[in-house]
Amino acid sequence: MNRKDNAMTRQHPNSDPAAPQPRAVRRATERAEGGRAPGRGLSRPLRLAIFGAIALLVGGAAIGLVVSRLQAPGGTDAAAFQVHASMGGFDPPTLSVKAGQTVKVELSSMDTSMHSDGGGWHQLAIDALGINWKVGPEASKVFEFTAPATAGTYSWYCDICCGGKANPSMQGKLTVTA
Ligand SMILES: [Cu+2]
Repeated sequence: MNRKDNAMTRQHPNSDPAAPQPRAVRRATERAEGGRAPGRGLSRPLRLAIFGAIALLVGGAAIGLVVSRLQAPGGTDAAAFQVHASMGGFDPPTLSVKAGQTVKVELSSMDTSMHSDGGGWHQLAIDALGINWKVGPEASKVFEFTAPATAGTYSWYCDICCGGKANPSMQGKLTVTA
């Protein structure tokens, strides 16, 4: 106990901080306690615990924001084949699926809208399967189809950019295995 507390005890031996006090006494009490701010009744460990809890809440919310941003539009569909299309071609240029399988493909255009040839749009078309997927500049789109029941090889192409269908780099191959 420090000297201030001793003085207080002597002045108000039975004082209960919660009980209503006469104005003069209250002022004296505030003076004796150095007019400390709210929370003065809390012990130091308790104040530390509250501070820690608030820090955890705020920190947790911040981490939650970062995670949700990472998963936002730029994120990829983990269950889908990833195919990136650019002026350089398709990456990868081949896909292999099982006959009859339901297949998800996330097609992404790596090009910006600044491209004068196609404006950053790309296509993945397989005429024999009625597939004609298109994706805009710097965008991704998930497509789904059911692979044919019989094994075979199907060519795909992009007819939007750089010479279209005839451009050998804008071609790919889907292999269906039994
Ligand atoms: Cu293209």
